[in-house]
Formats: sequence, C-alpha cells, structure tokens
Amino acid sequence: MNYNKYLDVNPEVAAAVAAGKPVVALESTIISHGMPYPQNVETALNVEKVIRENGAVPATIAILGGRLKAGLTAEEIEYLGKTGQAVTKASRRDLPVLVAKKMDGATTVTTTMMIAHMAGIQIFATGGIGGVHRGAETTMDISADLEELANTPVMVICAGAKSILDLGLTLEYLETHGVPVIGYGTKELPAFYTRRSGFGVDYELDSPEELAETFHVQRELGIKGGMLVTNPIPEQYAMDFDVINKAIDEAIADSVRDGIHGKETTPYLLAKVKELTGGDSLNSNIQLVYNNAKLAARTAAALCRL
Ligand code: PSU
Ligand code: MN
Repeated sequence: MNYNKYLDVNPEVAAAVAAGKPVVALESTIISHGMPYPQNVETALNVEKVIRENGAVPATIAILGGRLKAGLTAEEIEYLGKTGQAVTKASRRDLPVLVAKKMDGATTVTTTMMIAHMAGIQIFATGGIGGVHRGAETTMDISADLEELANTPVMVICAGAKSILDLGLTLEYLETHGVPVIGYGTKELPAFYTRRSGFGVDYELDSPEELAETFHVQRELGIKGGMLVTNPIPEQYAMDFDVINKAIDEAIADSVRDGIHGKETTPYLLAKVKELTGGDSLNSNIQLVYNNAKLAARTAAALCRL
C-alpha cells in the first residue's frame, strides 16, 4: 500500500488492512486530555486488549515527532499519558504546523478520523464526540468533529455526547450535514454518563452486522462522510441524571466566569466535571470506552465479512 509520506502505519495494522482483516482506530486526546495519569495509560492499554479479544487489531492514533502514527507501541502510549495536557490537542487545523515542525499531537475525533482514513481503517471507537457548545449562537463554538463526520468515511462509535454540549443543536448540525446518527439498541441519544438525554436519534440498529451493512451501503451508494453510532453506557455504570447534570451546570458556570474559550473549553469542562463528581465519573468514562471498543471490534469484523 502506498501511504502518504507523512504517515507511519504500524506493521501489524498495515498487514491487517492489506489482508482485509478487522482493524479499529482509537484516539489519543482521550489519553492526554481526557483522563488523569496513570488511569489514562491503563485504560488505553486495556481498550486495545478488549479490541483484540473481540477479533480486531487496535490502532491507537497520534502525531509523534511530526509523523502521523496509526498504531502505537505501549511505550508511546505511556509517553502520551504521562505528558498529558502538555501534548498539543490536535484538530484538523493543527496538522500542518505539527507535521512541519516535527511536533507531537494528541488526536481528537477529527484528526483520528482523518488519519484512520489515510491508513485504510473504517471503524473508530471512542468515548464522546465534540459538538455544538451551549451558547454557540453567540460564541460560534462548534467542534470540528461534526464537520469531519460530514466529510470523512469513518464510522465513529461513541457513547453519545456529554451534556456539556447543546445536544439538540448538535443533532441539528449533524442532520444539516447529512450524517446518519444511529442509536445502538436505543431510539434516544445517550448522553455519555447517562443512557438517556431526552433527544431522539434517527434510527435504532441492534447488531454489529446491521451497523456494518448500513456503513457498507453508505459506501456503495457513493455518499461521502461518516456515520455516528451512539452506544449507551452499560446500565450498571450509568450515573444519576441529576447528579451529573448539576455538576455539568456548575462546570459551565465556572468556564464562563474564568473566560475559557476556543480549544481549551472542552478539556476545561471535562476536568471540572471530573473534579465535581470525584472518581465516579472517571470509572463510568472508562467502562463506556470498553463497551464501545467491544462493539467496534465486532462491527469491524462484520464489515470484513461483507
Ligand atoms: N468529549 C468527551 N471526551 C473527550 C473529548 C470530547 O466527552 O475526550 C475530546 C475528543 O478528542 C473530541 C475533542 O474529539 O475533545 C473535541 O474537542 P473540541 O470540542 O475542542 O473540538
Ligand atoms: Mn471548540
């Protein structure tokens, strides 16, 4: 396979893609910015294990020394986890400078989709996506993740979006840009920590085979763009709706008071919510990522059978 000159695909991942075997992409902002050390590294390594146990090859994605990497070593994951917030959070607009200047970057949903696509990977598992922020009607803060979903043919399996965002406007944006939003075993958009949000999704699908077939048809129809699969957190790890929403409201009030904006907003809100809810939210976060990894591996396997 002739890869882009700035891309390094780890040999195991390259061999699997070439042989038409299942591969699942994973992002690295969740490691550097989404969780504290050392739980971030432990989780990232376990997610890879879950993917292997479910029949696929994991490809954690990042930018290291200006190289786009699809598939990291355990040492590279440890490095990203330990360096934490000091690694640049890399969205689409950051790539040219990071690569030209041979810098490191933790990939968001946006850049993970981009690099996965460059490496020939179609399925990507994560925790939550970015979206339209509350107050976006004046701040215009809309995550580049939504635009990437509109343009790049990768299926993103997540646990919905946190209600740090305006979930209603996020769904409107995805609708305008033609992104299918699928509920896995549900007709309601999950809100990351909780199985419910009060907002409906377009379609419910109930098996990895149905997800794979739908994505396959999207490709065969020649429709550009990705697909968003929202997989509710397992019941036993879900948080109390009122507890989590109170913490989120408080985190948003603090961010307004502290004048937080731009790419800092999401990491700031995530850290505040974690602080306000103690270890509970971290454990929920870890468990929902494992749950998404399992579904992604099975969907990747089903896609390979088509
Ligand atoms: N939402 C979460 N957890 C995360 C992120 C978002 O619940 O870790 C990360 C993801 O990497 C996502 C990025 O792609 O934040 C979105 O950032 P922004 O809103 O600045 O586009
Ligand atoms: Mn933003």
